[in-house]
Amino acid sequence: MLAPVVALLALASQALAHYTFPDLVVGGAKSADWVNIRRTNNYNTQAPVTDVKSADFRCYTSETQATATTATVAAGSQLGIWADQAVYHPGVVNVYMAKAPSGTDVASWDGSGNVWFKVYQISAVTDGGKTISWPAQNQAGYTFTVPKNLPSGQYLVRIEQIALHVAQTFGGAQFYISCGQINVTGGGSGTPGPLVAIPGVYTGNEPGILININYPIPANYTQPGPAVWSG
Ligand SMILES: *[C@@H]1O[C@H](CO)[C@@H](O)[C@H](O)[C@H]1NC(C)=O
Ligand SMILES: *[C@@H]1O[C@H](CO)[C@@H](O)[C@H](O)[C@H]1NC(C)=O
Ligand SMILES: [Cu+2]
Repeated sequence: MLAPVVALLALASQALAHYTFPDLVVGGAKSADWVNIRRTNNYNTQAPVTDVKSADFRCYTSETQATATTATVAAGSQLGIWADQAVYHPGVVNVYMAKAPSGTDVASWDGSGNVWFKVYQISAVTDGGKTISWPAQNQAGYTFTVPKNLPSGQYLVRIEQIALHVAQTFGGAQFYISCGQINVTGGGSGTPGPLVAIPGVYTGNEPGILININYPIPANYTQPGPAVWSG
C-alpha cells in the first residue's frame, strides 16, 4: 500500500523540482504570466533544457510556437524577469538580447543568427576553494538595467538560469530559459557585442557548465558566454 504514497511524493517533488520565467517587470509592474514572454514548452512540466545545441536552447517554444505582446521599455530603465516560484537550484544567470532586423516585427522573428549579446549576469562567488556561493539562488526574479546606449527598436530578451546541482556529468546542467519581447525607446547609438548565436554559444564542455560544485569545492568559477555589454 505504499505505492500511492510513493507516487504522490514523486508528483510533489516533480512539482517542486523546477521553475519557469513567465513574467516581465516593467516600470515596477509585473505582467501576467506569458503575456510579454513567449510561453515555453515546459509551462506545465517546468522541465529544463539540457541540450545546449538544440533548437529549443534559444527560446524553448518548439511545441507552443508562441509569440508574445511586445512591452515598451525605456533604455536606461530597470527590467525584471520573474520566475513562477523561487529559483532554488544553485547556479548562475545570464541575460542576452538580440535586435530584430529593421523592418521586422520582433513578434515574427525567431532570433536566428549571430545576433545575441549579453546584458547581465550573476556569477558564483568563490574564495579559492573554501566556500562557493550562488547569489542568484533563492531569488523570485532578476532585475537589470537596459543599457542606456542601446539603439531603440524591438528586441528579444532571453534569460537563462543555469542550475548546476547535477552538472558534474556532460548534459547534467539544467537551463531554465525564457524569451520576452521588448520595444526599447529613447535609446542611444551604441554597438552591442560581442555577438553570438544561440544555440552555438556553448558546447556543454565549458568549465562553468560541466562542473562538480560540491566536491572538491571549486576554487574559482568561469561564467559561461561572452562578456557583458553594458553600453
Ligand atoms: C516602439 O516604440 C516606438 C517609439 O515609441 C513606436 O513608434 C513603435 O510603434 C513601437 N513599436 C512597437 C511594436 O511597440
Ligand atoms: C579555474 O581557473 C583555471 C585556471 O584559469 C581554469 O583552468 C578552470 O577551468 C577554472 N575553473 C572553473 C570552474 O571555472
Ligand atoms: Cu529542478
